[in-house]
Amino acid sequence: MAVLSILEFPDPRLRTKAAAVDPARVTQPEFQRLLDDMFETMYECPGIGLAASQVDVHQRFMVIDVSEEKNQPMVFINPEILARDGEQVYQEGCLSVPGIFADVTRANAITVKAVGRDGQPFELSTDGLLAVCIQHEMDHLEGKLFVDYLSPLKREMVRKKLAKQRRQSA
Ligand code: GNR
Ligand code: NI
Repeated sequence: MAVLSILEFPDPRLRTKAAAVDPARVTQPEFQRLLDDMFETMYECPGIGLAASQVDVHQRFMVIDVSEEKNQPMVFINPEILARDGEQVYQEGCLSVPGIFADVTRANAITVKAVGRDGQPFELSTDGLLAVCIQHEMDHLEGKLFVDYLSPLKREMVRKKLAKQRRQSA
């Protein structure tokens, strides 16, 4: 297992649109190892989700664990949202935009279809934090970040704040 390094805003690689995963690859050891490494990276941070795009793997999958006990790992490969309902506002953060938090409005409830780590398709209807996290991770796969929902002025302030944080920790 290995902790992978996470790309940070405004790295242009975070803007890459991820390509579909060949479902036949899912059960191969190489892909399973990548999933394990992504969980290890996410738990170490700690975070509640991690999209492959954030570790410079531009394929459509993500790992999530929103449980308190960190014992409910979930894998979504080639995810698609089949239905959405209502709205919720949640104060989001992102491992690729460290130290920045902002309110984002998203669907309250979603039904998502994906392939699991066993290679089998499944459907899940959920709401609340898990629904927020799934939508946040699916944005990463499209090259989109939560700061894109802010005004251009606020996004520029975020970029400057991160640049300053990096200068001070260098
Ligand atoms: O760890 C994370 N917390 C979080 C909090 C509110 C809304 C979304 C998230 S996802 C984030 C991890 C991450 O950046 N995933 O891409
Ligand atoms: Ni994120």
